[in-house]
Amino acid sequence: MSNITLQSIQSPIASTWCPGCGNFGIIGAMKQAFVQLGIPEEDLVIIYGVGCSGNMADFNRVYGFHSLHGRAIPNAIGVKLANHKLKVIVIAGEGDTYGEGLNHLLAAARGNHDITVLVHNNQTYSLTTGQSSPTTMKGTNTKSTPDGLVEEPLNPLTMAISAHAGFVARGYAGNMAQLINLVKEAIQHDGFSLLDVLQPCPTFNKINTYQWFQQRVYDLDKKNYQPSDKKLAWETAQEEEKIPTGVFYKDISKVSYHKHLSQLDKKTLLEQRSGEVSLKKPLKAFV
Ligand SMILES: Cc1ncc(C[n+]2csc(CCOP(=O)(O)OP(=O)(O)O)c2C)c(N)n1
Ligand code: SF4
Repeated sequence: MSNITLQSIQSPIASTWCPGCGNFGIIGAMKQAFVQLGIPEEDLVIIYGVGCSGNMADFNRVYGFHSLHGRAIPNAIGVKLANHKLKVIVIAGEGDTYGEGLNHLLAAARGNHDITVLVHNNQTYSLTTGQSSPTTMKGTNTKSTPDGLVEEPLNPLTMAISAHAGFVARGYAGNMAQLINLVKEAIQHDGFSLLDVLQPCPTFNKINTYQWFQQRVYDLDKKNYQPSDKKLAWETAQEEEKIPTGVFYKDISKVSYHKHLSQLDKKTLLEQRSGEVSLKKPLKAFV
């Protein structure tokens, strides 16, 4: 097989996303990152959550698995442990990752599992047509909170830092050039990486629009920022008036989970088991 190209990754299924959806910026940046990194087709697996974001499963022609809402991360960890030579990426919404699947995110960060979790953070449950999510701003009127949201929003970045994530970054779907580099850096990081991407949803989120973000986002790189400083990362992740984007925290000294397993030293689990496993029986029910 050969390296992923913009043509090879294009599936025959046309996107169902609404015009102007921030998911277009994310998928575009992601594809560019794969091509620029020169990833062989057989080395990449994408695990999708359930949401508008997860619908990307149909639009990419790569190895992948469309999992359950909230359960993309444990599936990704399973794939990585079965064949740790693969690049494993999770594509899911913030409802999926910071809501129903939050325990898995924290476990993946604590264990330093070598997967990249790319969160389409549109501050709303979009596929289910506009309920509040864990990052919806306090006071927002949504279908599920007609009198205004009572809860405070979660801060995914401080949460990941406190769970010992070794790579924590934030991108913006309206800044492709930066997002391509962030996706590349997250994939190249040896260990767990969280890339939270601010993603306008013009259909159900009328507050956090491109215009709203445009007035607030700024690039950390322009501030001569040091991502190795955990205390600085913690403080920067709490800025609210302006919204920093870039790599907040990076620790290259951490050892990935699978590298602690001596039984995986020489061969992947799949190589050790090849020939013994037959999927015929379990698949029989589906064919
Ligand atoms: C186990 C399970 N719980 C809940 C749902 C219903 N559900 C489907 S998508 C979704 C929310 C999607 O929001 P998000 O994860 O933020 O993704 P987005 O659609 O915004 O990309 C919910 C609650 C489901 N399909 N399965
Ligand atoms: S509902 Fe929102 S997130 Fe879903 S496709 Fe439309 S614009 Fe995108």
